[in-house]
Amino acid sequence: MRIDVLSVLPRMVEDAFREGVVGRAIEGGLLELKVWNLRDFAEGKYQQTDDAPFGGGAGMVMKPEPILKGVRAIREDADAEPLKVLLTPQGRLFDQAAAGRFSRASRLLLICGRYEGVDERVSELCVDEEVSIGDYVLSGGEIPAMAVIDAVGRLIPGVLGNDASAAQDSFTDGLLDHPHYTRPAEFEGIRAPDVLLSGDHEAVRLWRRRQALERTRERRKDLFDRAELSEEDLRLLESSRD
Ligand code: 6GU
Repeated sequence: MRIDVLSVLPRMVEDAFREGVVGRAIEGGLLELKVWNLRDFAEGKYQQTDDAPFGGGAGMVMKPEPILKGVRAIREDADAEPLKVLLTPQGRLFDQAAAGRFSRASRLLLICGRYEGVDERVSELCVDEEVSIGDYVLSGGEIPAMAVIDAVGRLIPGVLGNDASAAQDSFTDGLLDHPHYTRPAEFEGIRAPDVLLSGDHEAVRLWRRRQALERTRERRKDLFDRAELSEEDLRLLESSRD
């Protein structure tokens, strides 16, 4: 898979993937990441990428020309047409389903917004989707782009050492993950649950499933209400009310 990023802070994104799971995927040739400097597509003595908003108001707006030029250059840099995504707090929420969808595209282009916003004509002319990573304000789309690259990168076949890991991740089935424990069995007076040390794989599976269900119901009612629960899930929840 290939991911291109268009940003005024290209080093920020490049440096983030020098190590870790995605860094190794890049080294191993499973993912090609190319980060482009938006300023290289801006004209004039000052190579301005932003300007004052029409209608007045605080802050600056990203100009459309440099972004359009950048997107055109990036499209022409490889054969496949990229899925073009603008990172903006006004976008639809990026979730595991979107990560899965993006990972099945052969090419992804992430456009990082900055300042107070991006000229709306960019969305009209060269963006397929707008996404946000959550309901809080960040200074720009670079950190959201990194989050998208990480979430998408780990879904590329072969990137995780163990292909079962991705399937077992939280959210893959719409629920939060169960609690995890490792050695020592007792730490600071707190024991790991006996069932996890019992060697009874079926009992472990049921305990984990019940924990995931209870946690999700308690912490993320929104996910819980949307989750498709099996007969077994309903039984586990029933027994947990005692
Ligand atoms: Cl995509 N951009 C910015 N600037 N802030 C955000 C965001 C994106 N997602 C959540 N907050």
